[in-house]
Amino acid sequence: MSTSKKKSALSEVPGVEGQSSLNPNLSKLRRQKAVVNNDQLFDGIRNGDRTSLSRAITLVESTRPEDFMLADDIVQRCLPHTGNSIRIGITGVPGVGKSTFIESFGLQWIERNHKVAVLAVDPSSAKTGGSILGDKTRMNALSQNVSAFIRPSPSAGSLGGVARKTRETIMLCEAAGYDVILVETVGVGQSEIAVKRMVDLFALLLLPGAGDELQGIKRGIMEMGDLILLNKADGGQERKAELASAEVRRALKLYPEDPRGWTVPVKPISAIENTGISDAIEEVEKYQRHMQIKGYWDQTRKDQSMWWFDDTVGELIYAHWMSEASNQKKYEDLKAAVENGTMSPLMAARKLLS
Ligand SMILES: Nc1nc2c(ncn2[C@@H]2O[C@H](COP(=O)(O)OP(=O)(O)O)[C@@H](O)[C@H]2O)c(=O)[nH]1
Ligand SMILES: [Mg+2]
Repeated sequence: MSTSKKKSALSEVPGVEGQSSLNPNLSKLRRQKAVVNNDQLFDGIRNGDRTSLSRAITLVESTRPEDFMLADDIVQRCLPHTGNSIRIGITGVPGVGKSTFIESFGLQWIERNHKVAVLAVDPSSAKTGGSILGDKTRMNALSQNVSAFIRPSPSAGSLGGVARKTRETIMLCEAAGYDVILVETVGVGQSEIAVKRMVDLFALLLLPGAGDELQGIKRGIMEMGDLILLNKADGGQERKAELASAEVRRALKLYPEDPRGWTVPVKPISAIENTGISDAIEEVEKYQRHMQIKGYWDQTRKDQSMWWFDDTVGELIYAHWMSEASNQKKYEDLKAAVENGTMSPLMAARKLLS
């Protein structure tokens, strides 16, 4: 009896289902969490206390309804202290060197007196329990730096849920004084679109195997890049990377022009040898100046907020409606009718709401 009780308490904590043996301190942590109130949490965040920040993020990531109000409250308190940062999305196929790049890129921002938060959107981690940021070995120096904060992807929920939590986490990090936010994503499709909607600039990492890499990466993702970096331009691959850069620039010319008047820089870099990284930072700063002067910087953020509002409204209305047992039943029945072909999806959906 007591075992099953313990198990159910644990299963309420996102990301630790079935991992009770890995974290014997969990119930202790949870007890500590309960005694910290939002006043203390908020003060802690504003003073740059990492434990407070981590706890607030855990609250935001929680799927327990009793945490929702606390989570909303802490985000609301932080809201006036958000926005003062550069939010950068980083994508590319697995193995391209995102984590290695984030290590050298992040450290160089810190050298320039910035504070760097690294977050991730990785819907696959919900299935595997792992995370693209799991490999902290690639971010060894960064993870030990006092000016860096690294948080793996929330491992519970749909892509939409994971992304929404990451967006709120960005705000908490900003309130804690982090002014460069790096959001890593997996580079295989949907999560890029979600990340694009929460960042100011989207950096795409490619490999210098001219031509090949263009096939590996979806065209839509190429079009999303505000900055394209050809990684691993080292160990004799430098020339190849130059040629690949030229190739990518040519490919980009075939796309419609950016209405914001931005020409996407394409640069060879080596994340391991730390070459081209400060160049990349300068491109980011140039981009920021360009967008601010043209008025796109603030406008894009406003558009993004409105988009997340609409998206969340849709999700919440759906969840609210489904929480009614009779609606759930009706939904299942109509879904069965669609599945066996006796009703069209459109008609079934209309019937559901009639
Ligand atoms: N030669 C070379 N190897 C790199 C570079 N950046 C990353 N790698 C290697 O590529 C592999 C994948 O790197 P990782 O950062 O984990 O890629 P991710 O999956 O995109 O996060 C590792 O073995 C890295 O050491 C680079 O600039 N040059
Ligand atoms: Mg990685």
